[in-house]
Amino acid sequence: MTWWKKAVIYQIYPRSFQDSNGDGIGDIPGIISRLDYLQHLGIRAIWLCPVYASPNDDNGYDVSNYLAIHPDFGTMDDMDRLIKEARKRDIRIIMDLVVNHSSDEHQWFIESKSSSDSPYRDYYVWRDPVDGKEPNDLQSFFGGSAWEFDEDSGQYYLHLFSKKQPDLNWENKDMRMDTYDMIKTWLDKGIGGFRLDVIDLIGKKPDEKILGNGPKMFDYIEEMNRESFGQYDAMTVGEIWGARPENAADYADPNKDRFSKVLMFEHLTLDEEPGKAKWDLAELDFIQLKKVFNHWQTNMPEVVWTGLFWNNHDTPRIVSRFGNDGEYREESAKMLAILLHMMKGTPYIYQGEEIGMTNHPISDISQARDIETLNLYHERLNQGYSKEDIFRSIHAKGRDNARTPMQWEASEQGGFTTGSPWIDVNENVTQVNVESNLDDPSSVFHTYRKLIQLRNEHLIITEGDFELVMGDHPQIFAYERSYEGQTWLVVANFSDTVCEVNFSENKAASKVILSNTGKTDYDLSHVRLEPYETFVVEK
Ligand code: TEU
Ligand code: CA
Repeated sequence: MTWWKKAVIYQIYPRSFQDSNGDGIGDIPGIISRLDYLQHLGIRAIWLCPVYASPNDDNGYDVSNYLAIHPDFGTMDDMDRLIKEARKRDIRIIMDLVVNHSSDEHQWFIESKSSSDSPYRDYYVWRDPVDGKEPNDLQSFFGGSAWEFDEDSGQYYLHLFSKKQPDLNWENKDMRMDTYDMIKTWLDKGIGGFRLDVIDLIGKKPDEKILGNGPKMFDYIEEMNRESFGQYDAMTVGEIWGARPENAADYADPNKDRFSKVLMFEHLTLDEEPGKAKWDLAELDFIQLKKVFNHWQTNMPEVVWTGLFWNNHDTPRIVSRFGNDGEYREESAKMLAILLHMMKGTPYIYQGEEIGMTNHPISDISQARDIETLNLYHERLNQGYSKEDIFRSIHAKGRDNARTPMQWEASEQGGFTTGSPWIDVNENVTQVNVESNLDDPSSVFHTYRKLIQLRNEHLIITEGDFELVMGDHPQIFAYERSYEGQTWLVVANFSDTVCEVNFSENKAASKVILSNTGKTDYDLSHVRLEPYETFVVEK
């Protein structure tokens, strides 16, 4: 079995993980100092968000030099040391590859913009005005037009994200070849692979307003595989929000030389108004949530592997989103952990999730750091939304929720920095922190650790069949896994009220594999579950 099928992967947002020199910004030496902690948790790889040189318009997702480390994060020597020190602990480093766009401060764009005759002009997407205006009405994901006018040449360039993130032109062969060389340089350093940022956009046809899954996307992905990572033992995972079991094999069939696996995003689209923005909030449809997981677990083609996650640096904290971050924070955090980690696929843990970190509601826009949130705030004020309305959306969905500093200990700055942090530490650091989690064998951390151990020991988790149980029950999320005559039953009370259920079996004695209450026996013919109570038994 390939290493990453049994592995659990940990995502690090480096600005917010661990500061080592008191400048308030997390850095690579800080990560190195926490590798023992990560080894203790049991993870086998780190997905490292961008650490490249960048003007930080979008916190590193605007790369100005793919082969240089941002001085805020350290040096290339630090990076090499991280790769080596991680490897010693059997942990691979997965880099974030952001090649749909670069920074406008990348040398390629500087050359491209300097003259219409530059050999680099065509590395980006330039178009003439239409009727003296933007070529068309394409919108940026961060608000406003996706076209920016350049006075000097009289043309517009495309930017699907901020105007400091011009889109690369994948139709240009030289650009592609330069990119593959860069990818190989990183793999030669001994990294374990890549997470490919918004990679479904590289086949875009802006004139026809085709963005995701453009006609040549798979040609480019196959070429990239052949010319770069396909020559290495590398794990690749594309960020493709639109992937579904029906088309997953197009992205990640091992016989097609594309990516190693697809990430599941569909479950994170269920609490917004269909067809509108993520900011237009809707109540989570719990039955639908179960349906979506069931569909992915049972209809995924046999050869395709799935990446499973609850949250990342772009989404709210899951315990605040689908759990209960008040009275039942720990119970619901453990419930969510057990539900996801008992499924088939490779689970990803986003930093802080393993101690049940929560969203961080801000009361003033001056506390916001994220470009997306800041743009939204001003755009919606202009459109006449009330501040109250806008803050409701930001509290629920703003990306800064997940970007507050890692809470290591119960001190004012949480052990993250000795200086003043680039973004406020969540006030709940006194209750929610690594130190107290490590001391308490029944903590959220120890639940995650136990789940990773179970995955290492039991093939039923990686290989077993999946069957949803009580799909229509309004509170219970339950499913069975079965493998070579063995069956495990996972049962969760996905609510803050007590719930009683009877499973048809009359078997009193079932072996408890794990529970979030410490209870060690369950009578399946009559189960009474406290709020968020969750258990796994062998039937
Ligand atoms: O995200 C792309 C994406 O589609 C969204 O998650 C986006 O970040 C936004 O939240 C939409 O509302 C990736 C990165 O993960 C993100 O951090 C970057 O800002 C973005 O690409 C641009 O590189
Ligand atoms: Ca620092």
